[in-house]
Amino acid sequence: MPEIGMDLNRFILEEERRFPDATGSLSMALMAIETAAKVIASHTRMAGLVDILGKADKVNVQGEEVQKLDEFSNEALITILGDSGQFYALASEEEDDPVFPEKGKNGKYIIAFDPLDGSTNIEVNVSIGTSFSIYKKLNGTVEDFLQGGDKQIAAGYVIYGSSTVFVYTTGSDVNGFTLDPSVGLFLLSHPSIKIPEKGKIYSVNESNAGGWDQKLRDYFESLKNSGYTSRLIGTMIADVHRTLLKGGIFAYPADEKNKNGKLRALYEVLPMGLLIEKAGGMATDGEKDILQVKPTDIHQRIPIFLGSKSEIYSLMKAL
Ligand code: AFP
Repeated sequence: MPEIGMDLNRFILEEERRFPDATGSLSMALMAIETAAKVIASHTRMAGLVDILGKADKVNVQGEEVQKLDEFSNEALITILGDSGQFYALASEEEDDPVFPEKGKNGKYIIAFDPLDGSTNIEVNVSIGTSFSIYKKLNGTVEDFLQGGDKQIAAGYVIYGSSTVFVYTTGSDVNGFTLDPSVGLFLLSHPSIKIPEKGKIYSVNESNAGGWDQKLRDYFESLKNSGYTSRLIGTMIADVHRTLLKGGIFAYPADEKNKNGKLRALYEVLPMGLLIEKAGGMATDGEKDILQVKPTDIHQRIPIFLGSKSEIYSLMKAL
């Protein structure tokens, strides 16, 4: 078991040593994400100030043009991941089509990300995040992003909350690192995360319940009647982070209006599914294991139910 407080870079390199054939490319890819996360985290801390300055004259204290945080995060990721040379292609929630970075021509990997999840929570100072999912480059076309959740090489998220936490898996354990802003290092704070077998919280936007299937309404009613409490942050990454640590269920189901739910398969649902399953939980679209889902489009939406085994088993029985 790695020691608490280990720096993320050292952790990544020690993981790499376990694979004698590793070229170091995945390690460099992960370190590039880490760098982007630090840049976004430090900018996030300035959100109120940047907005004030932005409204005044659109120029910040460094004399640079002020950008909205989500645009800033998107550009930071595209620049830093593109320059790392490890990624042949990048797919972002903010871009209609994948970006093929000039320096990534020999990149072994492709990456999909949501640069800033929960952007409507920014101005009310509630947790926001970045999610990512890495695949091997195959033919170098957009199809490479549609390999399916079980082909993910690594997945993770960064939550910018009361502290900044970087959680990721390369397919074995799930580990979490908290940013120590005084030294600018992510330090191991949540080694080998295991989701509780059963929780006490359900997390779903109940204002959509009128458009749910009756069986689903009954399921959430049954949770209420058996002592569950409700929590909804409205930033998927924050709701999943809590579910990972405390157990229970998080869902964004389909409803009458949103036939495929709201969340995006490639860079929201599938990476969260991998993390939850590798931590010992379960994730489904209501019919099958979420990792069996092969998106047909990079921005496709799918329903998601994820969490502790106990809640997902009882959900599957109820549906
Ligand atoms: P924003 O980025 O527009 O705030 O959306 C956040 C999000 O995609 C996801 O993080 C939440 O779980 C979900 O939307 C909340 O959606 P509802 O407001 O429909 O519940």
